[in-house]
Amino acid sequence: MPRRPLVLLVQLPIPPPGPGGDPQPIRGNVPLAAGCLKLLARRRGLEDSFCIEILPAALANTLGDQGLVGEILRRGPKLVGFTCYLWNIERTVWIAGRLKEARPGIRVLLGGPEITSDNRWVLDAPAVDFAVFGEGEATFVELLTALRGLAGRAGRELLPAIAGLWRRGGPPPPQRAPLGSMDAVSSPYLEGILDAAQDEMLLLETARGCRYRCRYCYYPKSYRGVYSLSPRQISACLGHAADRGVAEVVLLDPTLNQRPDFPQLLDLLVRGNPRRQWTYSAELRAEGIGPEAARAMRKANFQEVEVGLQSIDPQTQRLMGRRLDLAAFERGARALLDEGISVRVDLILGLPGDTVDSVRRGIEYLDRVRPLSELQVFNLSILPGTAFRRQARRLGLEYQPRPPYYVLRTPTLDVEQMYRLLEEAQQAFGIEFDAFPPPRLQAVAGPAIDRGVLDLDRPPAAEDVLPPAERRAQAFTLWLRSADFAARHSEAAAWVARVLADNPHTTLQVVLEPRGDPRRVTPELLETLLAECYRTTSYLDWYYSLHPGGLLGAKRLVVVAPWAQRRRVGMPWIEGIGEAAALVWLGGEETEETLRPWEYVAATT
Ligand code: B12
Ligand code: SF4
Repeated sequence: MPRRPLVLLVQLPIPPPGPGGDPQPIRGNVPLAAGCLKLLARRRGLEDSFCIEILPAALANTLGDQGLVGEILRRGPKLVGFTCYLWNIERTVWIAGRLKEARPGIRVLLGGPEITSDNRWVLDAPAVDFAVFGEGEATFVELLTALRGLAGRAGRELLPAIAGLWRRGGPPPPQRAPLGSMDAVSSPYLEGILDAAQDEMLLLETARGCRYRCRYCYYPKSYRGVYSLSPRQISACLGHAADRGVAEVVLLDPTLNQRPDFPQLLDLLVRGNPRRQWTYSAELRAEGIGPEAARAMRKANFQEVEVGLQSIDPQTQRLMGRRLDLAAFERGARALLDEGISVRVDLILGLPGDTVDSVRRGIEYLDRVRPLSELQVFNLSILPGTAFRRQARRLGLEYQPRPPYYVLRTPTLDVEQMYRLLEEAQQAFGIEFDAFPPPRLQAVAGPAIDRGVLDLDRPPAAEDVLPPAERRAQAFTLWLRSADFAARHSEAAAWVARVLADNPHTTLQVVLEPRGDPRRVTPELLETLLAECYRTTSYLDWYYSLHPGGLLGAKRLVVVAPWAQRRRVGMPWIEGIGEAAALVWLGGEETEETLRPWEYVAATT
């Protein structure tokens, strides 16, 4: 039998803010969308004609950019389908470009929330052949059916029009009608396409669409209404979670309590988890949660829920299409807390209409009702496909041209004010949102090599050149040693440039280990290296750019020195390093001495 053409589905993870982690660097990047696509294709008999594979998470989550390109090419796909979220789209487009360079015959198909007609920079990328708007399963199936009909004859132009399918050079596609029944795509776990034992977590969509239509949100997607998974199928998924020993069931529904049959759904969730083997997590609206629902949620084993407050200002609420009844909100939150369920409340910073004063009132309000909640503050993203994206110009919203598309100016707030408000919220609540992890110096074993150690004082020798670009991990440490860093600016900068040119989406930690006097690491050297690090940007650079925690992003400088040196180097040097880098004292013990926020101690490397 001739080999069936390979369709490879790939979902790249949220990049980690630092290297390493135990036992696996990244958890939670479950390719559920790919699983649903494969499931419907299987049910329509397309696996007789195509081999549909999902790139294993262990590889997708750890390999660097070139490693992924190599791994994809090695498998020899005819079509590569990527799931695109804002955290992986730039990297996906880069990888697609390299695939096409290496093998122009490969076809690239994109789907996911980044694929909308108003997100032109993605569709303009020359490597993209096809892109799917909105719900993907039926469009994917029709595309494969059409490709099967062409029996290997290449050419996008030969394909018939398919609803929801954009193709380069073609007219805008007709709109795709929603599936209407979620059972058709449920469940990739039950069919053995995904394994809930991996990460001990099962993702469960019991509904698509949202009856609210908040203007900043893409949850409602292209669905006009809401449709759901049958009770029988929900129970089957929970039975599977029990068999696979999961610790968490994540309900992905846009708003869990929007369904008219919410009490019945809770009943199913309780009955599905009789031994409280796992916790449930979900997003919902606190308004409308009464004591009975809260009790059922406790019985089911919800431990935390996320609810949106977003803004307490009525004018802002009107502009975002989301009204809030504060008294009902408090009643719902209290009902949950009375049952021991913690409530994480979201505030959005940068909403049109909000001012410094109204955001402060929101923070003060949550501080007043603090026992009620944990606070989480997000900068507003002007997401593709949302009403705010469409109305950005009219509303006077300026935003980053690349993900996460943070708003940078509204008619009533500028970026400096937003930055300060985030700082105020952190202070009021005594927490740092999205805190950056401490530097990690130990290597982690995995499918890719996560460090390269170089001695700048010697010409590169066999044992200390970088590992080949395609074997490097996404989260990579470049470890440089020298007795005279002050004289090694350009060599050090050249190595940084090389690592980032090879794999531009690396989460890069540059460790500088001075031999002898640590003060040979000078502020000028750090400045040179930072300039090199930020010559190009990737997702985490944009993501952390509005964070008040200092110079954070995808790249980080770390200076390591023996603990015994700390007393000798003097505070001015330590302060100077803190402007640009973290400082790790090796062999340091627990100490009374007060360390500055950028100083850490580590027993060994
Ligand atoms: C789970 C989830 C997360 C997880 C991450 C999971 C992971 N992979 O690591 C967590 C909780 C960590 C998370 C975080 C965030 N998230 Co989130 N998250 C979701 C959620 C709830 C589910 C995603 C999912 O699996 N859906 C189920 C699948 C089946 O649906 P789907 O992805 O849309 O796929 C369908 C189509 O898009 C299409 N399709 C998808 N892929 C492909 C591929 C091909 C080839 C084809 C043909 C079709 C196709 O077909 C699929 C089936 O119909 C969605 C909302 C939602 N309900 O979808 C938000 C969502 C993805 N998140 C969103 C956002 C904004 C965030 C945050 C940035 C929020 C914040 N401000 O911090 C953070 C990111 C943090 C960071 N550090 O960067 C946005 C993304 C918008 C965008 N343009 O990408 C969404 C859509 C919600 C929203 N607000 O509108 N998130
Ligand atoms: S923010 Fe929540 S309630 Fe509003 S549209 Fe999105 S999912 Fe629905």
